Amino acid sequence: MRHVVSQFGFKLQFCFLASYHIVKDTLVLGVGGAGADIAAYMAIKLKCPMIALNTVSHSLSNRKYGQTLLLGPKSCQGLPARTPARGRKAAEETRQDIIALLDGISQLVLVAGLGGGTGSGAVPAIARMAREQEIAVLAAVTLPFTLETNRRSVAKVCLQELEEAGATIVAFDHESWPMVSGGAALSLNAVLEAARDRLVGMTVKQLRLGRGLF
Ligand SMILES: Nc1nc2c(ncn2[C@@H]2O[C@H](COP(=O)(O)OP(=O)(O)OP(=O)(O)O)[C@@H](O)[C@H]2O)c(=O)[nH]1
Ligand SMILES: [Mg+2]
Repeated sequence: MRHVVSQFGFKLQFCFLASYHIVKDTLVLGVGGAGADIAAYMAIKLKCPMIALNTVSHSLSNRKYGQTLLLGPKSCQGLPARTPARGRKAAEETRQDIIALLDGISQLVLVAGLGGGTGSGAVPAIARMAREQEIAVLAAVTLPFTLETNRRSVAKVCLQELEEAGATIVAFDHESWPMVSGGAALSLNAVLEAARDRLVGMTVKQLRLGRGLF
């Protein structure tokens, strides 16, 4: 029993140290609809602050978001950006507020579901703003299903821009989800939830690696 207790004590201590190193000066920004939802969950796992950013004003009233920031109130009028060009413009319009959010952090985690307008346009723009402040940027993103044809090319361009901005990228491709045949098919919600869990797990690992914790 004593052995079990001491082993448990060790594990507890290790977990505390690991999460302490990850959360120190780390901020999670969830951008766009899927981004904000995944980020709210990720921030609970990382035990660090999160802020939801979207051009859609009503989406930000959800209680699961701690702090929120409306992107591009003039250019998007509280509605979805729909195209990456408008998402980028919305982020640029809100530049000063975004830069204020980055004050004092050394690690930014940017979360988005790529393929739409807001996340795919604003995330590279925000990554560039953070890199200008010498903040390390980890982009944790999902890639659209093959069925979402146009969205996949939008996502590809966004990945390229993130790479050029000097961000580390952790991506979960929705298309890589294993096919289940002959049993009960997973609902779309179950697949999205599983994708979210995978992305969060991959992000935690990457952050630990970056801090030399593995
Ligand atoms: N894992 C996960 N992915 C999602 C979810 N909802 C949407 N996605 C993915 O995220 C992509 C982008 O969708 P949104 O987040 O709604 O788009 P947006 O960034 O808000 O951009 P807008 O077009 O301006 O609304 C979609 O093409 C899907 O592949 C979700 O609940 N979970
Ligand atoms: Mg949206």
